Amino acid sequence: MRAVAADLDAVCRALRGETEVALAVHDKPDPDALGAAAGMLDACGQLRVEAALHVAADQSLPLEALLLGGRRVLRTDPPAALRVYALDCGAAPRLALAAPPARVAVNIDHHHDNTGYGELNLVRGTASSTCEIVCDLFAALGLEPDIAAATALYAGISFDSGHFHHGSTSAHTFACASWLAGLGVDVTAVYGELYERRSAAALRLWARAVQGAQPAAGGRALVATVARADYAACGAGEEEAEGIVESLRAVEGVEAAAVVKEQSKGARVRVSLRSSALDVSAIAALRGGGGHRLAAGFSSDDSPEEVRAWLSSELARRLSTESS
Ligand SMILES: [Mn+2]
Repeated sequence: MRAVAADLDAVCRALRGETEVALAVHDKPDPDALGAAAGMLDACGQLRVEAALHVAADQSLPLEALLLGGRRVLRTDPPAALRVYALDCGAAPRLALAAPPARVAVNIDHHHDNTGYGELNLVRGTASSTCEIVCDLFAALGLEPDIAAATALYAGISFDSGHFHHGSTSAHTFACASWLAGLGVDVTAVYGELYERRSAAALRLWARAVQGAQPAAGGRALVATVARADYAACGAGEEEAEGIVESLRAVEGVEAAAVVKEQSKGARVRVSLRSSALDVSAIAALRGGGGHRLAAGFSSDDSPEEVRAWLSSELARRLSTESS
């Protein structure tokens, strides 16, 4: 049997010593964050540790019934006395809470630029997902997730790995998925929930964004803008612009893509960046954002057109200095 890594072992020992903990996830949580939370809530339950996921009132939780059905979710910040376990979050200010906690006891994440803000840090920059790390935690604890938690963990791995095609997908990713499938996860149903629920309005928005996408760096990059008028014209919600950037990145000859999405509240625009090799997290970092090398994002109060122009020149500059 393989020895348990020191950081994983430290988190196991910490968890076994808890009586009550608060879980927190990144802002605008995705299925990986919520799947990891479902897994941790189940593990805590099996260890007789009181636990709840804390999220600010304004946060929406995607696929909440599938991922968190029946779990304890509190729409308040954790009391200061509770030890906080942060999941899938690269930096403490990005937690989906009204205010970042004064201290974070345990930080479990896979973002390569994680700031190591926990008292204990279980960070695997090469893992496909935080759910994959939570699977390792279950194994190290000698526990198995119940079927609902297994389903949520599988959904998180599928989501963050782009259904097993991103570069972070490893043999270990498949081993975790295989383990979860063996516990009875309905993989066809999860796929349907994650990838086959797009509305006709979202498809119209996708078509409009693709139609208006502008080449940069001589066609090696594509940059699209989704303005508030586009949402209105298509009858689509702002969350329905997810995934457009992946379609642009997958075009033959395109090495990097960006979508600039105008917002009705908060920052004026949110930008999603994807690439096949270029480090787009470095571009996001220039504007106070972050993410992964090949999938990153940032927010800005500049106009969509200003941000698009900046991205086009930045992508052109970086792609021209990359060896092609
Ligand atoms: Mn993740």
